[in-house]
Amino acid sequence: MRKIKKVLAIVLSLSLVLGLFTGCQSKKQSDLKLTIYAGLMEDHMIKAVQEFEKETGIKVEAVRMSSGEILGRVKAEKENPKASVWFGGPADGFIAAKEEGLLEKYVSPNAKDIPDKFKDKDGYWTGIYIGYLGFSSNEKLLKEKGIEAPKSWEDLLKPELKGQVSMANPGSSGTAYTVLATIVQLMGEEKGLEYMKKLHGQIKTYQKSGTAPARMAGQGEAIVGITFMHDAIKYREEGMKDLVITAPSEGTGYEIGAVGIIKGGPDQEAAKKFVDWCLTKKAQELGQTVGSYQFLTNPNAQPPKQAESIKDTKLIDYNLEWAGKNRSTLVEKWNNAIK
Ligand code: S7P
Repeated sequence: MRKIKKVLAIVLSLSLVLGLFTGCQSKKQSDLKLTIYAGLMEDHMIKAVQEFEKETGIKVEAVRMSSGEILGRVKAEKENPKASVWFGGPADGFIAAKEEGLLEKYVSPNAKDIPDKFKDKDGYWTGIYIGYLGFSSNEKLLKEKGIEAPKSWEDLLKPELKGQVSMANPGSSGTAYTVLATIVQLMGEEKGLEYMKKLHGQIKTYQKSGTAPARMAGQGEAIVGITFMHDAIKYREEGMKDLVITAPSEGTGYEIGAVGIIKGGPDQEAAKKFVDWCLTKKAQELGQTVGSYQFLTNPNAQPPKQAESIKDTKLIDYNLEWAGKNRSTLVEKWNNAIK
């Protein structure tokens, strides 16, 4: 009897210790919090935050901004960073940030699943999705003008489209910077900037964010928007039935949407957990549940069926490193060219 009591006492104290230990562990995890600057669409950001919080118990605050804004904010906060993760938006911005020493190196254990072509060789950012640039046009307005949807970069310069093309500002927008870097890579710097100057004559307005031009075309506020094509697919699905999507025959540029850790940010442990999570099949498949139809970098993740129609788009051999390293110089040259 005394022996049984002794065994019971040991079992009881062991389970107490274990209970305390696991209690501490989960408390620790739920005590973590995280601030994120997000460069992808707001509904995608909200969905990702909700799921991450649910899975990990980590509290997240997230702010949506365009890529150029995030870069500017992270630079301005360099001495006292307020956020720890940059989530989404084209990798060009991450490369520019890496060059300025604004990112923390982190090779997630889950990065082994992501092909090398979609991640930084030094571990400062990792790709989570891929998007192709193209044209989103309003079919009704095209018909009224008696023209077809643009099928080349040159088509955007047609007199019928004067004042009817919308794009974002390459200084603020990651999408529009991808447009600028694509044109310069396709045509060379001199001819490319000449082209951007001619295109300037066709522009209705420069938007802050790169998703806006597709929405403008969908709402009939412009005939053509230059955007990532998956954004037009989303808007069409949401009811903008007049949208038609075309891609330039000369070839088009593309983004690798990325995630990375901000150097010196306050919640580095939670930031690493977020990056690990972003690379999983489950996290990557979340976007399509809220209409984000990019291709995915994790080969085990199921790409959205909605992106099927654009998968054979002719791409240029987009030089991402060059685009990222030359971001501020090229934006300045573009500003001078369109003055
Ligand atoms: O989430 C959709 C998406 O197209 O938004 C990003 C896009 O570049 C908009 O950001 P900007 O305002 O900086 O242009 C893309 O990364 C993403 O695929």
